[in-house]
Amino acid sequence: MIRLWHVAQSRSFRVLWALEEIGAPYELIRCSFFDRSLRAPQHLARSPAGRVPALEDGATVLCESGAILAWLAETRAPHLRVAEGGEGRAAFLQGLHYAETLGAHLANLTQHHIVLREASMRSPTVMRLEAKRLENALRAVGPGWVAGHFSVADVALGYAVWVAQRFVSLPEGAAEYLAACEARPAFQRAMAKDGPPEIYLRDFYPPPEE
Ligand SMILES: N[C@@H](CCC(=O)N[C@@H](CS)C(=O)NCC(=O)O)C(=O)O
Repeated sequence: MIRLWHVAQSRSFRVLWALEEIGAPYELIRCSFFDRSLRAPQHLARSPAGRVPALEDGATVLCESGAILAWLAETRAPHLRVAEGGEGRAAFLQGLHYAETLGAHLANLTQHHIVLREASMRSPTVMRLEAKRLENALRAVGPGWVAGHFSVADVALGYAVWVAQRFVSLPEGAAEYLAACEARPAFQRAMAKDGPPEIYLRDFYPPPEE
């Protein structure tokens, strides 16, 4: 049995979406950043940094979302990956890892706009710079699936674009790509199971004015 520890809107959404794409039975354990449950010894045994996602698949425990996506595709959904030597393999790897390029900007913007509550803690220069760098990085995304067919690379990238729309106006290709992700029934089922917003309470967080 698969068990997923999840916080709404976080990177564990990637895994929730992938599980819905796969259609395998799983148990969803909803957690919160605000109740210390991620710091409980039982959770730290699954995720030493006290984060989500954490996934238990029988005796296997994983706590890195990209690795979990690759693992689930490898063990249950070969149609959601491109195997070594397969057509589109390079694009698949590129897409899977490019999601982390976007993720670095998103983490920084999320810290600045949301996690740091006092204005004096934030750097308007960094916030503007990160928004610009994110916007530029998004120009490489979409409109088609990264490996020529839908794969877990699109789950990783699609989630990043879904978060990115909170911080920048999406370039055309990325906007079209996101619309295709959102049209997938599995994405919609995952959204319905995601839970009340935990991170992004606003639709848009504009960069501070100069
Ligand atoms: N690289 C990891 C990052 C995991 C991560 O940082 N998760 C965040 C939520 S998006 C978290 O659990 N933060 C809670 C904390 O840092 O205390 C992954 O993709 O799984």
